[in-house]
Amino acid sequence: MKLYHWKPAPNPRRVLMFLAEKGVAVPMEDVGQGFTLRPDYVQRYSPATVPMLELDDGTQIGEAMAICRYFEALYPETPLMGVTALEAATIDMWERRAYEFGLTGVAEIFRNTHPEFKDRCLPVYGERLPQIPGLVERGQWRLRRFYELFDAQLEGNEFVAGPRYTVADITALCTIGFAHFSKLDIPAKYMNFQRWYGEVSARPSAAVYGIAT
Ligand SMILES: N[C@@H](CCC(=O)N[C@@H](CS)C(=O)NCC(=O)O)C(=O)O
Repeated sequence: MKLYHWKPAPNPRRVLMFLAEKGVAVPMEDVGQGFTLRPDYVQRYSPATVPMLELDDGTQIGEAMAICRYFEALYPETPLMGVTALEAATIDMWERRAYEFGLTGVAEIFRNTHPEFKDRCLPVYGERLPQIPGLVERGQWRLRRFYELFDAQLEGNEFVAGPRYTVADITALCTIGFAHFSKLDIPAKYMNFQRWYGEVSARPSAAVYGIAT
C-alpha cells in the first residue's frame, strides 16, 4: 500500500498524525508541486485530492476519515475512534464539528483569498472555479463558531471528546495548524482551548510534518 500526501496540507496531516499515534508506518509519497498536485497524480486519482491510500490491488481510498477508519479496523490497539457505541458516536460528533466549523472555515477563508488559488477556490483541475468573496465571510463565521464551541467543550474535558485523546483532537489540531499558517490563531480569551492546544501540540504525533502547530 501507499499513502499519498502533500506536505504540509491539513487533510493528509490528519492521517499522518493518526498513524503516528498508533505507531503504524506506511509507505508514503508527497505528490505536491508548489501550490498544486502533480499532474501524474491528478491523472491517477481523478477526485484530485490528498490524502489517498492505494492498496496493493489498486483499490483507492480517499477522504481522511475513511482512511483513518480503515487503519482503526486493521490496528484496533490504541483506539482513536472509540470502543463503545457511545464513545464512537461522541468522537464522530466532535470530529465532524472540528471539520465542518474549523477546518472548512479556515479552508473557505484561505482558498478564497490566497492569490495562488485565484481560479481554484476548490481543488479542481482542468476548469476554473474563481474565488467567491462571500465565502470568506462565511468561513470567518464558521471559525468563530469553532473557537467558541470547542472552548466551551474543553472546560472540564481534558480532550475534545472527553477523557481520552482521539481523532477529534487530531482534526481540531490540524485546524489550528492551518489557522496559524493563515494568521487566524485561537483568540487569547479562549483559555480552555489554549490549555488544550499547549498539551496536544507537545505530543510527538503533532510533529509529523516537522511542525508542532
Ligand atoms: N474531504 C477531503 C478533503 C481533501 C482535501 O481537500 N485535500 C486538499 C489538501 S488539504 C487537497 O487535496 N487539495 C488539492 C488542491 O488544492 O489541488 C478529506 O477529508 O480528505
